[in-house]
Amino acid sequence: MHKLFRITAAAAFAFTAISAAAQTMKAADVHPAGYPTVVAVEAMGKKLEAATQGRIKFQMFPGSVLGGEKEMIEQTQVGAIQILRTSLGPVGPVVPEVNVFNMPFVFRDIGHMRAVIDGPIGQELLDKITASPARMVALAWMDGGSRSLYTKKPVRTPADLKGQKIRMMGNPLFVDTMNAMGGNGIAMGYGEVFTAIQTGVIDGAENNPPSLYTANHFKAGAKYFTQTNHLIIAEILVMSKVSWDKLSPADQALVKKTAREAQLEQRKLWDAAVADYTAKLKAEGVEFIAMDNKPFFDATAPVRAKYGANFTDLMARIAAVK
Ligand code: GTR
Repeated sequence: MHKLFRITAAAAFAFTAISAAAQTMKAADVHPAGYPTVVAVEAMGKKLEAATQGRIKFQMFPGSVLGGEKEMIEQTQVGAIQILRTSLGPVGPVVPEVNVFNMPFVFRDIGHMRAVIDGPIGQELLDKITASPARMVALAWMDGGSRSLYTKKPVRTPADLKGQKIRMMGNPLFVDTMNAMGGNGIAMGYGEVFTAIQTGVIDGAENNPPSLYTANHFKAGAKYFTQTNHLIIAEILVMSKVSWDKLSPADQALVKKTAREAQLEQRKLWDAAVADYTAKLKAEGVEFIAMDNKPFFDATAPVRAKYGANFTDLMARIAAVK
């Protein structure tokens, strides 16, 4: 009896140890299958599965199937989603420190943004997210290129935006940005934009060419792409802190390593996707309007002054990065 008990207890212990370690990681993205972020994170998942001999299983949920970005951030915070790729835009209301990267024209161009996220400031911001009470571990950066306006009527100057309702991501900073640029900023989830353009609830939105193409917003009537490049918003890959804390240190190191590799892969895929989707949009009849964006830069100075007041030193360091 005694011996049997010992064997059963040992078996039960072994079972618990295995079942505690074996797990499925749910990863989520608003973008559809084939999008650079989705492809890079799927590759990360394959590496995790291979390195752990299937002890970690990885399941990708693309195309907003688990909700909009705001909802997915909430699910990540409670541990219902393990890995999330999100723009920093909707992270701002949860971790206000990231708003330094969410300000209009805070980066000179994409090269500048990349130099900043690849250097010490980038690491500091990831660490701030992890250290914040948001219950997310920031693993790596992803590239979201630069965002420009797309509208039903052509826009060249801030005056052309007068009376136009433009969808912005859910963060008061962006509504202020659009209002300063001359339009009326309307906060709305990404998934609602198509119908809102089609039904005239809004007159346009702003994003990068791969998003404009894959979300089909041009088919809803936004045919003019005005190259304002007003927001260059980096994106992040985070893990739920609840789930992270359950990983062994070795698994945590593996997740970090594969996430950094995903960052490098996504950047390559991104540059190709921008060129590819820009060509596709042009072929679909979208008119790309090149213009002088200085009036938009000048018009948004009060937004940088208002939100940048919390980040004076950091903004000076960002500006100093070559
Ligand atoms: C895309 C970005 C998404 C999402 C979307 C939006 O460029 O990659 O994460 O933020 O824009 O505008 O909601």
